[in-house]
Amino acid sequence: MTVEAMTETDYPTSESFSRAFDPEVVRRDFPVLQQQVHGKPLVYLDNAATTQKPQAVIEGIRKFYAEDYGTVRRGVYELSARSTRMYEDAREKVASFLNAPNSQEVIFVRGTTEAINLVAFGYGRAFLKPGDEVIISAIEHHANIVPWQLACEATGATLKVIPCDDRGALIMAEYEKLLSSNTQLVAVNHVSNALGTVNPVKEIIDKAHAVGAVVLIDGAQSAPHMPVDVQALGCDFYTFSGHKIYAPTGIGVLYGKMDLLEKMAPFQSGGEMIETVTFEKTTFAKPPNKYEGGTPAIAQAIGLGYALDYVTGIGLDAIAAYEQELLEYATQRLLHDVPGLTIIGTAPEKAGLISFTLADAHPLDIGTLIDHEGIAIRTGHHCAQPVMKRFNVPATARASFAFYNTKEEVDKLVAGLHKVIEMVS
Ligand code: 7TS
Repeated sequence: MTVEAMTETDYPTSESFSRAFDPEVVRRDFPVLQQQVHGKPLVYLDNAATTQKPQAVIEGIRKFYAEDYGTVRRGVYELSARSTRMYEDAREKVASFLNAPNSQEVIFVRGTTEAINLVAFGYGRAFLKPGDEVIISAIEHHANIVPWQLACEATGATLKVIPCDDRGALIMAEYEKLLSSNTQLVAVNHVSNALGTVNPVKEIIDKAHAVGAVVLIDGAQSAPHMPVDVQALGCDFYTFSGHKIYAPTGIGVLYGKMDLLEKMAPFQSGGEMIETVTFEKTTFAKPPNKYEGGTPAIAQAIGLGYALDYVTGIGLDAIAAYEQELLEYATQRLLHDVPGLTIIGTAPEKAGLISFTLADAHPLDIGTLIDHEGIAIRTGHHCAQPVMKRFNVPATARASFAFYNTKEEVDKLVAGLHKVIEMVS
């Protein structure tokens, strides 16, 4: 069924989206992509920052607000019962998307930042002590640096960093040297947002487990772009953000193993996360409610469910394969056809994003000038200042792909960069 054919009474299902993958066809599902910017067709290449929304997500949320909206968990009335069912259905969809053994191990949060903070607080601050060590990597987003820094400062634990080589690949021999019986926790991203490096997370997890450490994988840049199976990985925690996977802002996921979620301290306290409250003592609800204090982002969670239906309808394998093809094409074109362009991040395993500098042009100027060609790319430090320092650049320009991007758009990026070169020289 096409989105256009969907009737008022249909809610989108993953079956609605099952079809052979064709970027030109899926593009039509994204209303925002159909516009011109500065008189040119929009070329949206900032998907690592946030992704556009398919009609099925927009329509699913509209319909929910128009017909079924009520609070969750609390009401005995029909709208509340429906909303609760839909909210919990979304949790089931996330569990099956990640192949989590139990949907109660899926916590809805605001996004990756909140998910990591939840673990840094509930696990880090609750259990770390002086002499303990937390390991992160040199290629993390600030969201997977600062919460650990603060948790270490608060507890007297020490933060260690896995270095990367000149391609932006983690140096695994150095990681092994950092691991010891003092290591309590390892937190690394699956894919670096600044370099595109895909980390060998299975190996990282296995080695951490061998010394008894728990492992958090920041999946903000992996969940939208490749199949993820938390049981196969064996990670203790996995996080991702809805808005980077075609869902609304304000919703994200923390997957955690039940025994850890049960023993961790609650992050935000208040309504709905309790079992009993007296002025003397409060006992807490079981996960996931224990970590979902207050009225949650109901429509956003339901929207996330639709987004996951949408991507699983296309197939994460198909998405990953196509985005690799785009990455290879774009890498070749940028390297061979744009004079003065240097790619920052050349690890052997990369996801679909390219950070680059262009001769003497400041990245901010590249971004601003290329916007006049209707092309949206991100420029700056990408919330990864230590990466910029490691590669000795103040900032980069970054083109990041989604399955709705095309080789023709890559050609437009190349042409746009030629114009930038003309203008700055
Ligand atoms: N971790 C990684 C690897 C990320 O790429 C991001 C966001 C986050 C954590 C934080 O996610 P949030 O949804 O809580 O903000 N990365 C980017 C980016 O590359 N450009 O804008 C946001």
